[in-house]
Amino acid sequence: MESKPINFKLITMIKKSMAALSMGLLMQLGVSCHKPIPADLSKVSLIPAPVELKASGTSYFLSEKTTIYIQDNDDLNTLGSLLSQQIESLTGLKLKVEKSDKAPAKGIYLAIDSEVTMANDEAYALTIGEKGLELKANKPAGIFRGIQTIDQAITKHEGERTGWIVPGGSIMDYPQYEYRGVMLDVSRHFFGVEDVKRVIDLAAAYKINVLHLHLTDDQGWRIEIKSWPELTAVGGQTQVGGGEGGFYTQEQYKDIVAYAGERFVTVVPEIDMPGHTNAAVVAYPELNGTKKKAELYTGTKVGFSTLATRKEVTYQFVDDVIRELAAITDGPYIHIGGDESHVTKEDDYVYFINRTKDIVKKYNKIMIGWDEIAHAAIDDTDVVQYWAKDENAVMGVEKGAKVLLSPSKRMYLDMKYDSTTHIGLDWAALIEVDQAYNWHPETLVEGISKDNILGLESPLWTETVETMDDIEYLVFPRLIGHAELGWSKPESRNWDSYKKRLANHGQRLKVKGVDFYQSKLVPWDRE
Ligand code: TNX
Repeated sequence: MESKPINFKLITMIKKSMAALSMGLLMQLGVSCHKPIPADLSKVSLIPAPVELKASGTSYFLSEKTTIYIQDNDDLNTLGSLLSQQIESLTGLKLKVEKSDKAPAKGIYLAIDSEVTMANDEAYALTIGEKGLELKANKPAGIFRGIQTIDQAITKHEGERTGWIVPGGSIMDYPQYEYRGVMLDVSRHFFGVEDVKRVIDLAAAYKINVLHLHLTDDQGWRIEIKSWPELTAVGGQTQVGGGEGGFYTQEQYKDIVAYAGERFVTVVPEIDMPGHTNAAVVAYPELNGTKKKAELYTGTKVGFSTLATRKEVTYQFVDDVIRELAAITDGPYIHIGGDESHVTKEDDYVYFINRTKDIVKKYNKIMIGWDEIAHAAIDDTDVVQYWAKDENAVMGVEKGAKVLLSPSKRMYLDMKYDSTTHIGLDWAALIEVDQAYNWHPETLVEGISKDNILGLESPLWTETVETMDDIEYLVFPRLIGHAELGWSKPESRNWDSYKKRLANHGQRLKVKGVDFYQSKLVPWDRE
């Protein structure tokens, strides 16, 4: 059968007259009908920059009547309320959440759609029209990432119709790297569950998806291990400077893991071994691999402690710790430290890492270690976290391992911004906001290309960090730049665009009460 050519003109005419008709009808009924407020989605300061964005020039107006519709699905249930909470804390509008198995005529719609894959579990597609907003993803993780984009796109509009709008258009987005982390050292100074949750929230807003907890070090053991109770009873008592320290019970740790999980953040627990173990060997002297009697330590030196790597009791200890930790950790990784074991002999160090690796495997987890572990018999099932030495990272790659990038000169959040920063260290570098942002992960180390890189992680060591304000000051805004390096395509990243977008996030950070560093290099919005 021959199909007739479609008469587009006619269709447009019909559409126009129908629109005019319904407008007239609505006006007669006394229903207010507003023209959409013009707005430009491409001018919105999104961080990380999305892969593809098309602006339509119009916008969607949020009102207290806006409803969030979700498909009938447990994950979406939580996500619907999360979006509602996020919108409320930004705008004060309380939006209700309702179930719907098909796209509604107006309002916000969250839906799982197997077509939105882009070969990535965090991919999402967002469409913003005059009548509503549709967010689709193949997996709930994608919906969560998309919600963060919606949050950032919500803009205050002042004019005849003052309120909150979302500029119209469409976004298609997915990350460059699957691992985009932040690390918090809770050993040098201990931080409680509420502080950790705040770090998760602030980081997840920028699509960070891993929280690495540095749970043990010379100054304190911070995770309850039921089969070795003195680790926390003795080893958790103090911290740098002599404060009282603390630790997480396994219940509290599970609470952190669950909270992170709801935000699609994976917790990576680290037990730093065989060095950085003073707190453990004070609690259990039979584990001590040095000749000196160990005492609780509240200073900031590194490299003076080691486990007894040739004693069987040490491997019973490692097995128990990893077994208990693996059982309460949802994510695939366990970090075994492995850095700065200056008083462990090289062959003892290699022997220890090799045996520990087998234990991590036995509990079905992937081992991550600082770059020194490249000297051991690692392979393509392990991850090397590059912080100091190029040759270690390259050796790791040659053995087949993936690399997690944490170059200290660019990514160490405990480094001072400049010489006047009141907290922080400076042994690796002074890291201003541009220094943190303006580099390329894929060309950082010769011999390491994008395929070898698992992702990026920004570590915050806490020798000089005592309060939540201190955390916020060093983490923000540098982590936001790292978040873009891990998510956005190289061609959509550049310092001039980034610093302007970052400037527009100052107000958002203030609304959240974040005590961030107001670098002079960023043209902050002076509101
Ligand atoms: C080096 S980075 C360390 C930590 C310190 C940090 C201070 C790494 C694997 N080890 O023990 O806290 O420097 O910046």
